[in-house]
Amino acid sequence: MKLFKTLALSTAIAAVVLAGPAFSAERIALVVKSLGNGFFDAAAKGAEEAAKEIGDIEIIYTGPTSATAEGQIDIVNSLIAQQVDAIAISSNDPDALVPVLKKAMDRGINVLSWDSGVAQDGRMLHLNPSDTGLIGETIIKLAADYLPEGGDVAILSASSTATNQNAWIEAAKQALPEKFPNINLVAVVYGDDDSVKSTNEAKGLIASYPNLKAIIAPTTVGVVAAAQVVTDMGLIGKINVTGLALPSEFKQFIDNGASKAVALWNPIDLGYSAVQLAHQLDQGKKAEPGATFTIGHVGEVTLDDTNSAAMAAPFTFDASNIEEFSKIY
Ligand code: RAM
Repeated sequence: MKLFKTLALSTAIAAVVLAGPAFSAERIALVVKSLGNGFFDAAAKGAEEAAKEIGDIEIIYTGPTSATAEGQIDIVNSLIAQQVDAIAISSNDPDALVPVLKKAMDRGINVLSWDSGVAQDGRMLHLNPSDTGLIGETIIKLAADYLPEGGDVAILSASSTATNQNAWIEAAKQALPEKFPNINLVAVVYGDDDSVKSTNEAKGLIASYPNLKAIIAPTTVGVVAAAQVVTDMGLIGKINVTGLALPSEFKQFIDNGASKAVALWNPIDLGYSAVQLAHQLDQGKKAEPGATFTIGHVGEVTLDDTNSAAMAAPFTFDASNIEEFSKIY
């Protein structure tokens, strides 16, 4: 399959392929921040869907056990040694991965980031789940909607170097003074997308800020940990937990009232799109500003002047719809 497609491209490229192992499947590595995270498992499901739809693609779903750049660097080095065709990474750090990803590109591997980006030098393109400014504003609005009189809120994030969360928090801070003047952001703490650390950080916030009215966790791991702490400490109705949550993991906290509402996008579509994009790079499509990529049933995206694109707007889940979405992701 791959051989036929490549032959159609040009004789020069075909000659290179003929010299290599013929008829092997195209191998696309989906490198995630850490394994054991339901959000990334859902994305991997989408990656497999895309592979099946395109045909003759092997997905290598991999990531470190904890969300660190060091762990991802080791993994990328091993993928370079395995000579995969493409690496699609959700990065734990915008800069630390750049040298090893450059090495991958030098060896002919196509590299893109998705979900959590790497700096431009380290990838050919980046796929955001949604507009960064919109996500930043949404996470504050989710808290503000239930605080008509305003009050103290705190953010429980993922790792302190995570590109995506840091960009959303920056956007949230920018939206605060003008759009949410009575919301007082008292602290930003980091749970590293680790349940135990996130639990401890949530407890620390509650101990340090007695007037805390909401914990905003823009991470599917942190938001579950915070809602569990609020539930266990008998604080339902006093502290509203919100942020970005996977409906299948979070439904119980909408049901018990620890949270009024959360938001997210479709992680299955995100993984699906990352593989569709990687495949097109593998077929020789150039990533350049203004280039439009079709991404199967998801539609199409156009690259901006930093070779980044964004998918749909975040979607809000509350008591009216979380049951339905919890069955999907
Ligand atoms: C966690 C990860 C991921 C982020 C989601 C919302 O699963 O940090 O990168 O996009 O939360």
